[in-house]
Amino acid sequence: MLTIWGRKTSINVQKVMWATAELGLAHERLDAGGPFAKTDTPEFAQLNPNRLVPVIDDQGFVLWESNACTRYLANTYGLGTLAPSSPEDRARADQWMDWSITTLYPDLIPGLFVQFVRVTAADRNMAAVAAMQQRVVSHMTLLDTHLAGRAYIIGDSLTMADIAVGALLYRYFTLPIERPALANVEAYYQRLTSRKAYQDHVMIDWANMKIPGA
Ligand SMILES: N[C@@H](CCC(=O)N[C@@H](CS)C(=O)NCC(=O)O)C(=O)O
Repeated sequence: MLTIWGRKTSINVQKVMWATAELGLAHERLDAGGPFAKTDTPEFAQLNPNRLVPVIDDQGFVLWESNACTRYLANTYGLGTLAPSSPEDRARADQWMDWSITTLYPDLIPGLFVQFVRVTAADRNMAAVAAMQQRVVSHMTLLDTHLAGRAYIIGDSLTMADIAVGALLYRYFTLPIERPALANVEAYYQRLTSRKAYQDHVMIDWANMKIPGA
C-alpha cells in the first residue's frame, strides 16, 4: 500500500495526490503539517528530516520532495503515460518540473500567495505584491508561448510535467490579482479543470488557510 503524509491543502501534497489519482493507485493519505502538526515528532523526522510534507512510503520505500515523489510514481507506475516513454520527452518533462519548482513556484507561492494568506491586509506589502505579480506574469507568458499548439506541456496527453506546473495554476487563477489575457494558459487551465483528479485534489478552496485579517 502507498502511504502519503500531508494535509490536502498543501500545494506540494496536491501534486502527489493528483498523480496518485491519475495513476489509479490504491493509497492512504495521513494528515500531517499545518493544523495537524505531527511533523515535529521524532517519528516524522525519521521519514523526512526537513519536517515538511509530502512524504510517501511505497511498501517500505520512503521519499520526500514533491517533484521527486511525483517523478517516482510516474516512472514506476506510469511509464508511457505520466512518464513519457522516450528519453527525450521524459527529459523535457523533467525540465518543466525543474522550471516549476525553481522559477514559477518561488515567485507564485512564497512570493505572492503567502502575502494573501499569511499577511494581514493592513500589513500586506503591496510593492512586493506588485513586483512578484510582474515576475509571475512573465513566467506565465513564457508558458503561454510554449503551450501554443500543444494541449499539454509535452504534447497531446497529460504527463508529470503538467502535474508540477498545472498544480500551481489553480492558485494563480484564484488569487485576487489582475491577470493579463493569455489564451493558451487559460485554455490549458480549463483543460486541467475538466479532469476529475484535478478537481478532487488541486481545486481545494484555500480561504480557510488565511490568518485573521488576511
Ligand atoms: N520542496 C518541498 C517543499 C515542501 C513544503 O514546503 N511543504 C510545506 C507544505 S506546502 C510544509 O510542509 N509546510 C509545513 C507544514 O505544512 O506544517 C517539496 O516540494 O516537497
